[in-house]
Amino acid sequence: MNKKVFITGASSGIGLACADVFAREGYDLLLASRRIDKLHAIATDIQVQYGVQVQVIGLDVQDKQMVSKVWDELPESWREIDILINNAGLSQGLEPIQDGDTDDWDRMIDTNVKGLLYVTRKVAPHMQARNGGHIINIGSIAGKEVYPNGNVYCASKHAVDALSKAMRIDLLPYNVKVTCVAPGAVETEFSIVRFKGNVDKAKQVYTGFEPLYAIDVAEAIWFAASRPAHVNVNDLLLMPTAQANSTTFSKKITT
Ligand code: NDP
Ligand code: 8X3
Repeated sequence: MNKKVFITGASSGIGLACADVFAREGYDLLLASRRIDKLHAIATDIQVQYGVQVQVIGLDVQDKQMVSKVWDELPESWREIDILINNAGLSQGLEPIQDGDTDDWDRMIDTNVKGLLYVTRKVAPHMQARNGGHIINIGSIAGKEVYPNGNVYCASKHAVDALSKAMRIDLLPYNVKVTCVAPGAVETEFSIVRFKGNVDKAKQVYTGFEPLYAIDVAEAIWFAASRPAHVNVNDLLLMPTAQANSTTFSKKITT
């Protein structure tokens, strides 16, 4: 029987790239996001290409009741997860604190922090019962430092960083690994979501340097997931070569 990975936020970007990499490595996939149509199309492609089992679930991780219901209704075999990748996340807006939209703040905290917690609360007891598993939380450079106007997004990713350390302590007696993977700038739908559909503004974020691509992060996640049983990667900070920290880039001006 194949091992199983549960990837939240699998309809796009890093989560989608993880689906491809883990299927390539022979894992069966439990894929979740709100855009279920995209997940069905992804599942079909992956099943054809890699011949693994793929189960998709429409899930808004912000919704505690939905997370609980959807998880509880899964067939028992799909709840025996070897690896959970807590990837679903987003940024909304880029404003100074005094001008921030409080609905944006709610969405970021509800998704990046509370959503990660709701999913973990359902999956972790099964790992505990089986005395093994691996939880990989997607943090960010924004969880290591703060940058102008990043306020609440940075706070949410600092929370992911702290929760990763806390989970590692609580789950230690049960042989459950916990890793935080923290990327710098990755060109995905992330900035389009942050700027609420403004594709031109989003494109500017990645102009003048080569950002990370989703596959780069997925391969780093696979590295952490594929270490021997006695090795845990606690923390993995991964940057584009042209990015030193949140605000320092080596950009080439193009005309
Ligand atoms: P994308 O916008 O491309 O992907 C985000 C994914 O999260 C989508 O699949 C989206 O699916 C899902 N998602 C968002 N909100 C919810 C929700 N409420 N419930 C379920 N799924 C949700 O961005 P990335 O791939 O870049 O982002 C993935 C993770 O990586 C995020 O946690 C992000 O913070 C983090 N990150 C990104 C960086 C970057 O520069 N891109 C750098 C560092 C970290 P759907 O809309 O279908 O629900
Ligand atoms: C996403 C990268 O630099 O916008 O986490 O915070 S950044």
